[in-house]
Amino acid sequence: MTQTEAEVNDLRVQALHRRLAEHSLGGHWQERERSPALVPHVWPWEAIHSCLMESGEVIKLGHAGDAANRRTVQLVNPAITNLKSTSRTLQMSIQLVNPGETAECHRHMAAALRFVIAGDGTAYTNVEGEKMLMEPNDLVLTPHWTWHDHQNPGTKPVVWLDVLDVHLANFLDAPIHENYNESLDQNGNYFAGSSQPVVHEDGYCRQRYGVMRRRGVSDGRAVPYAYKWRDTLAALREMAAAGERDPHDGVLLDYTNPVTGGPTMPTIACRAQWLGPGEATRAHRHTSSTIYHVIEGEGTTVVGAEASGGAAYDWGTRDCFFVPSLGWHRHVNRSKTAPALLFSVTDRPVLESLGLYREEAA
Ligand code: GTQ
Repeated sequence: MTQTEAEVNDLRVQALHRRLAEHSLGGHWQERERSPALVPHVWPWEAIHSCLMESGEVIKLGHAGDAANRRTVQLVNPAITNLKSTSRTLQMSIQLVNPGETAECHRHMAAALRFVIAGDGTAYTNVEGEKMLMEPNDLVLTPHWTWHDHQNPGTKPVVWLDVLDVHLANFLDAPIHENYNESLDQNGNYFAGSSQPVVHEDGYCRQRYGVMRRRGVSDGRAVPYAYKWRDTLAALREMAAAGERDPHDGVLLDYTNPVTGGPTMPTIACRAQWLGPGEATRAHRHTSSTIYHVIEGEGTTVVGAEASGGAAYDWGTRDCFFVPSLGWHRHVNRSKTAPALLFSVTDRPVLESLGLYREEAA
């Protein structure tokens, strides 16, 4: 029996594939495994909060090296539960520090930020020696490789959102982490109080990185900084009253790097948003994903092409939700009387700085 030309070729292709694999090579025409597309999702605050409070009772906040040296509940994108990741690049988690507790000092290549949800204003994050007080809706930055520890000397639990570019840092093989005090005493215990000394009181960063500052204070990287909610809210109100609106996002403020005027940090941009009563924005899409936290209000975000219906994601106060890269989306404030206020984080600065950002309006 003679083989056809096609059969002969097929055998040669199979042999070629074996040979490629043997030498750790691959052909462009061969199939490969693809990571699943991320999906839009809403995490209701009630579920996050009840799990977090339960963790406060059963998960002890321990020392460096212990699994629970931070007590956080992590938001997980349902498409990639195995990776325990909120987006491809960013992780949003909710952290609890009970009265009298300390989350010990460390630093890592991943940049982090905290957006405060609840507390009596006495808890603080010590960033590079500055005692940054955490009042509700404040934003506190711990840029990459800055020392940070969290203390709650008050009488009420303090709860905040953590956002880290940890998945991006890991993807780029930069997972470096260092604990402030690695030393053990004679009994093999960590020294008590693994926290850095306070050398600057609250507000030092606003003086250091304000309009009057010494030369060469920043080389363009992020600086440790705390944005007070009273300033953010005043600016949002003023813009809302003046009718200054972005067609896709309502009243929109960027938290800028105070020295460069650029994005909050090189890998994460933070924004605050105000949707007026009944406001509905126009749809757009872009190559960058967004994780939202609802500061206050009730609304709906429609995600997906209008032609195919789009899916409505309802949200309320303190819920978190995710809009994936390239997903068409628009926001609606369901209240006819109250504004809806959103805090959000995106990886847009990464895409922009690499020439990968593209936006399309409906
Ligand atoms: O508080 O320093 O959610 O190091 C993940 C890693 C919080 C923190 C997180 C961390 C922290």
